[in-house]
Amino acid sequence: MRMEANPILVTQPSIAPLSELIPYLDRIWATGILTHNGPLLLQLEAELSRRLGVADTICVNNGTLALQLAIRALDLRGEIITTPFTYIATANAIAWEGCTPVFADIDPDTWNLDPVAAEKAITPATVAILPVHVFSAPCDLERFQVLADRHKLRLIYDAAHALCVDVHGRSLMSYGDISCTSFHATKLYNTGEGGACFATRPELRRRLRQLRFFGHDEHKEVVDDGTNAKMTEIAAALGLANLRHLDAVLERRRQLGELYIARLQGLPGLRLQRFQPGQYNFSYMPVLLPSEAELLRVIEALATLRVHPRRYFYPLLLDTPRFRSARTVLTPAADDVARRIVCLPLYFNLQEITVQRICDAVRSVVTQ
Ligand code: T4K
Repeated sequence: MRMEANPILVTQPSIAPLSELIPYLDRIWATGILTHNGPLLLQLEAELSRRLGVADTICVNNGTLALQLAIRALDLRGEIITTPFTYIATANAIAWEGCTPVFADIDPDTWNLDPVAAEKAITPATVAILPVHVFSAPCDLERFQVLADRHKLRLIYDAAHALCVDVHGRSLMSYGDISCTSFHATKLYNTGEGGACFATRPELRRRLRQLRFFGHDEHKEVVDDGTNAKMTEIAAALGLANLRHLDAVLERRRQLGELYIARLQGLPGLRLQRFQPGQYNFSYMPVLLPSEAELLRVIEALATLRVHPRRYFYPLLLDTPRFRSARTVLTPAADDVARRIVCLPLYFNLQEITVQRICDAVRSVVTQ
């Protein structure tokens, strides 16, 4: 099999041509405004809100802080139920805000927090549920809302992977009390580092704006216990330039993702994430191998082609030194998925021929 000329990594950021960024940078250089909710940030928030069809977008400087602000805006103190099958940032944000992450198992097909397991984890100390739309597959929105209402809990979605996914004609960002996303370099859409909160109630939106700016109100009075989570004008400039290409990025990812699916579906023992047609942004290309041994053989076979997939999310958070002691219940589905999953390369400039070679390598291992 032919080796790739350059290493193929799990992702590459989608970046607008430099020439499209320059006019925005000219504006920054002309005014000298680099931060403090400047004109480019306000323009980016307005354009994102229009693009997503949401009431308001509150940009911050990364997705982790978006989660922290959400927890703080809701005045949460106590236990927050979440998934162990996520990036460390989800649980860290909970712990950094003085709350206790409580981990419950995932659904073995969608790989998202299982509402039944989440309900079993509720105690008198529970204050919120924080599910993650893993790899952009929507969580069970109705059941989580019913659960939150029934037990009077707050609902925050970690939507770091899930920009541009709509359910029932509404952006995923408009569900729960607050949804949080990431605009990190490795995400579908990026501002270098960045993220955003989307809140369903106006008073929460006002509070989030204050919290990201040291607790200042519009008169610069300190009225809240805030931090510094402001997005810079340079990040906003990159965001504005990249936004022009978002539809093309989505379309290209969909084409490549569907090519992967066509070539991999039906291979013995190999499983793909379950999602509803049209409710996925192909920001990742996760595949579940029949066993960890086969997963390791796939990684080895791809390495000989200079292709380097990633084991998102391995080890499971409950197997990390940071959260090992938080293992209070059995999580067989999460344990199993974390051991057998690998995310194959998927990004705008990836070539079809490379996808085909990757799929051939996977096939050669699992059909041996
Ligand atoms: N919630 C969830 C569910 C998340 O997945 C994340 C972050 C968050 C919350 C928190 O959002 P942020 O605070 O990060 O905004 C990445 C990212 O750092 C992180 O944003 C992401 N999730 C997590 C899943 O993965 P790595 O370990 O993949 O980064 P790295 O440097 O290994 O990059 C992967 C590949 O991307 C490299 O092989 C090369 C390429 N790359 C990467 C960067 C950073 C580039 O070509 N250019 C770049 O600038 O972490």
